[in-house]
Amino acid sequence: MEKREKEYRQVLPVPMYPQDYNIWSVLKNCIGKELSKITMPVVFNEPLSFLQRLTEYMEYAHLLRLASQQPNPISRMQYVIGFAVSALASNWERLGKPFNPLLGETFELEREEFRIICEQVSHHPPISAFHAEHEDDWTFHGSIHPKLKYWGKTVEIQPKGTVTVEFPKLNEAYTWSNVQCCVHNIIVGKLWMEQCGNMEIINHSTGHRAHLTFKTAGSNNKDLHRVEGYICDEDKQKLFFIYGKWTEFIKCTEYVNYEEYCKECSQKSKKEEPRSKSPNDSPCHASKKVLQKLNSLKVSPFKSISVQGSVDDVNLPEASDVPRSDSTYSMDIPNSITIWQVKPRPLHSGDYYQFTEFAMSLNEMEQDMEKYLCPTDSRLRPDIRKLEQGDMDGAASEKTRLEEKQRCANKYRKSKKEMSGHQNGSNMISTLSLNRKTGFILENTGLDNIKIIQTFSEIF
Ligand code: CLR
Repeated sequence: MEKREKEYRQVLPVPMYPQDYNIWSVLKNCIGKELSKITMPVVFNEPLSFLQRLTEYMEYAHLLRLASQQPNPISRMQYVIGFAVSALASNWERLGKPFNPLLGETFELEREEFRIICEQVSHHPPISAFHAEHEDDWTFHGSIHPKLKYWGKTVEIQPKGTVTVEFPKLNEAYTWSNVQCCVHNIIVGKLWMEQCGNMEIINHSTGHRAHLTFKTAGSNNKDLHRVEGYICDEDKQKLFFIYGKWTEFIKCTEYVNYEEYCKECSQKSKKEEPRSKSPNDSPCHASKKVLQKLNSLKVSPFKSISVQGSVDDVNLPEASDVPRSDSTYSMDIPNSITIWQVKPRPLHSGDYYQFTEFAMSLNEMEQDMEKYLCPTDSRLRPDIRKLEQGDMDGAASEKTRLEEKQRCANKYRKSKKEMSGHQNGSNMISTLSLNRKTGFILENTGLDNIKIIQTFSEIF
């Protein structure tokens, strides 16, 4: 019998509450501070926990299966690159703040291409750990400690932590760290975000590496969302050129094709337009190296190539210091293959926190789920559920209640830790006893008096 694909919800129960609050009014007192300790009003939130947001890394998990099926390490690396970049695509235009997970909160999800379990393993600093896998094809695991720093006009987010992909059948492991993310226009204008910095993906078994640069928007925003780099072997020999945008696609071509292409472009332009504008004025998206090569010729290498319509065209903020689309020009090097292409956002994404279709489904209570979900699962958080249903006041009061409850639990744990001396002091329930059947934490107060402190799983 043909297996019918399971259908998930396409929208949230209600559209989002219009957000015309000024984030500056909250942040003006926080310059230079680590933001994880600041409680933010719920109007800045999106109805997902950070654990669910992390799960969005998995949207294009099929790329890991494809990688695991490739016979050679370079094609495997190409798909791993595709996966690493695609993992960031859902961040485009997503400026709501996910809820901070409570200590011990979990989130699990099973889909055709993967299953994943995430857990908040530390509250201060906030650290989320995850493990995902698909049959015996691959595993993907790691932990993320997002460090938010506020610098006046921008918020800088460093997702600290390393992630690892393993192909057990091939005995191969790849690692990388995610690039930093900047949210601009905190004081005035419309918020916008970019991912920038370098990402190095290492195949620890063969020594192949991918060096990727996530570019800053740059002058005229010509490099908005651009990612460029190469794959090299253990001798640092460049084999493949990688290019694209983290919001749209990733392509690759043999490095020689890229060099050839650059040469041809410059010769062509030399013949046709010997006195063109300087590369800095023209909407050209070549890498620095290419620009250096072309600098003497003073031409734009990509004049003739245009791409119609791109995600950058729509919904761009209007303030003057905000990115403008660069989509009329795009690199397209002959003999390239597309490793990854983004799925378009659903029609009414703008009314639903700019969620992707995948994000829309993450907080859904699927059939019979209440029977098997862990009681610590993000889907059971009342504050997130209330925000999702458009009940702002309810969400705000639940959020406050949970934060107080967590503070209380922390205090209690701390005092227990101090009382019990050093013995296993760091383990959250080690000084207490846990009844695994009932999930109750029991405290023996001496005097044969056993007190129920908190149910093990009752964090919401
Ligand atoms: C980006 C991709 C990284 C993991 C990661 C960590 C923290 C996330 C960030 C991602 C995206 C942006 C983010 C951030 C936490 C808060 C911030 C959701 C997913 C939002 C946009 C903050 C909005 C409010 C500020 C303007 C105060 O691999």
